Amino acid sequence: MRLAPLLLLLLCACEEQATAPLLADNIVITEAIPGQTMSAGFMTLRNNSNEAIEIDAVRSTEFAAVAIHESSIENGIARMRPLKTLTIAAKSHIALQRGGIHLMLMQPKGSGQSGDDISLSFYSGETLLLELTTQFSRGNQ
Ligand SMILES: [Cu+2]
Repeated sequence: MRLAPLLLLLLCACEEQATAPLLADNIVITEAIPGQTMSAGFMTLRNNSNEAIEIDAVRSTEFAAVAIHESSIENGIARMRPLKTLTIAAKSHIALQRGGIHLMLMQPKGSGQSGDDISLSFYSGETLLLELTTQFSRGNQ
């Protein structure tokens, strides 16, 4: 019966991967509009865990700063305000999208245009929740 513990270990490893606590899909990072130094990030964030996830920092090695913003229309004027945290309820998802919550990626270290790889790291305090690599999406300004 020496095989049994090993088998159990392997099963655990698979299970862990299939249930990563935070996942992102439908990722769109806009190219900077000529003359500007900002890109917007849109995506769906999925919380697979049984506890709420609170993102309080997003970092990218390709940008000087990344902020979480929420857009709204006030008295007919489009505004954006920074959010300190982004909470995703247990077994739930939120959509970062135009006109709503989005990432604001500021001061690209590269060209800010297609062809550059972009890495994004999502944190809750010191805990790294999710790391992803993507590219700028063309024609999504
Ligand atoms: Cu913004």
